[in-house]
Amino acid sequence: MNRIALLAAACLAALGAAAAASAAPPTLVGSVSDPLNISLTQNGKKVTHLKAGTYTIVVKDTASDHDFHLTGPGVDKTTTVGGKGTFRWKVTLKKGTYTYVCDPHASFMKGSFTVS
Ligand SMILES: [Cu+2]
Repeated sequence: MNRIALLAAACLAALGAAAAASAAPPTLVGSVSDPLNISLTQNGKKVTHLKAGTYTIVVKDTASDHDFHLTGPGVDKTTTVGGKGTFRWKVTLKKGTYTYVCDPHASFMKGSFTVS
């Protein structure tokens, strides 16, 4: 392949990746577990800032004494304290600050991120 063909192939690959990304909303992983862990990650990294838009949040609640409760502009979703399971939430995040907590231990099991 000559140089131009290689460039064209690279561009097509990039377009394909962009199309795949726009087809499915980005996925975040929320997790709450014993003893006192709560987190929200994207690709394994703690979420601190996101762009506004639609996201899929996969929440893994493996504890029967904690919940995962996400609140912020237009969003108020929670698992139950006594329940366990993996849940998929489709959420639209808007500009502002979002907070996730475990309600019974909200003073220390908590995190937040901003959206712009
Ligand atoms: Cu808790």
